[in-house]
Amino acid sequence: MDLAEKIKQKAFELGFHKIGFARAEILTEELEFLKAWLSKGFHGEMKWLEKEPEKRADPKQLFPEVKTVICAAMNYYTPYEYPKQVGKISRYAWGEDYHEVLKKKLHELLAYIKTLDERAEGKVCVDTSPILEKAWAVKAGLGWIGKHTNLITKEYGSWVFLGEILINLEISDSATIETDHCGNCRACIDACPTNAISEPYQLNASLCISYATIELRKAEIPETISKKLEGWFYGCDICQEVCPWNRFQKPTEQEAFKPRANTIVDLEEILSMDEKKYAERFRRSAMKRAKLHGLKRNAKALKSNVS
Ligand code: B12
Ligand code: SF4
Ligand code: SF4
Repeated sequence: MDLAEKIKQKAFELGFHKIGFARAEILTEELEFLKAWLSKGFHGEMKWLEKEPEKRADPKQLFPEVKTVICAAMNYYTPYEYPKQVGKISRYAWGEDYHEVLKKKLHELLAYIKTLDERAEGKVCVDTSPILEKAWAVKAGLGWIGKHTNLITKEYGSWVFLGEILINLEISDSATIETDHCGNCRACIDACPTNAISEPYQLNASLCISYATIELRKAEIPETISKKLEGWFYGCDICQEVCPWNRFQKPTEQEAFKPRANTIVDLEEILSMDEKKYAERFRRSAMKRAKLHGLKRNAKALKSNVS
């Protein structure tokens, strides 16, 4: 078995569902797309995305010795309904914080690679590193970017988290780049309540409910979005729920992503919650990103829609 096969086998043992390898080169076309996207202001108030776009497109600026980007995807779909119609939380935040889950497993994978080749050195990335994760996943053959701008895999739909190891070894396999299977479909574009998908493959994040309920640091959600939340309290899954490729969703066997009782929220409870209770309740949950004042703001916006 060659190095790539051994790494793949170990990744599957660790619970990853897809894994692939991409040569670490500058993402030239994607850099142009990113710059154009930023110049339109589609990133809204996520000023951190403006910082050094060149760095985002060049993995060497993050890890100078990198030769290969190992891309991994983990299915997080669990076969449960949203427990509430008002106060919905997106699937990705139902279980334990995926950053911790994926990072731990990628570090284990890196440790294993070091046992195969003692020269191996790497850097683990999950979400927060300045790297274009979806673009790398495409290059590594994991799937394609759908018109809703999420990565879709043929086997698990778009319900996958992404993570990478930048590694100083040349590793490749025979995988090919997946072609775009969106075809004439535009279900996600038509279903988006805020018209955030401004054109196919292009998200105006400043209109996206996910952005407004998670990333926006303002005291109020702009009315253009707050009136159209459709019950979403944290994140939004509408464009993925309507995607025909998510008919191929499969329940994950990862216990960590099963819904935790403490992520089913009552709006009144959130509004009266103090910092201590919040810290206990959302410990190891991805929902900590919006902070308590963000959750209270979201609860207020939803309440004002029904009153
Ligand atoms: C910022 C961010 C957001 C922003 C903006 C999302 C976006 N579409 O850009 C907001 C807050 C809105 C967001 C929302 C969500 N996010 Co988010 N987010 C990120 C983050 C941190 C950076 C993404 C980024 O760089 N965006 C900037 C735009 C310009 O880049 P892009 O869409 O990736 O496009 C690049 C390439 O795809 C390519 N490209 C795309 N189209 C085209 C077309 C042409 C012609 C060319 C040449 C190139 C090209 O070029 C672009 C780069 O320049 C990534 C993690 C990471 N480090 O990558 C997670 C990430 C994308 N998010 C993730 C998730 C799960 C979500 C949500 C589903 C959460 C939820 N349920 O609420 C939603 C989905 C909303 C949606 N419809 O996209 C996952 C996606 C997993 C997947 N299967 O794709 C990621 C990868 C995190 C992870 N590690 O798993 N997110
Ligand atoms: S996550 Fe929701 S608001 Fe954002 S693009 Fe998808 S459907 Fe629209
Ligand atoms: S809903 Fe249709 S257009 Fe949108 S990502 Fe899925 S297949 Fe592509």
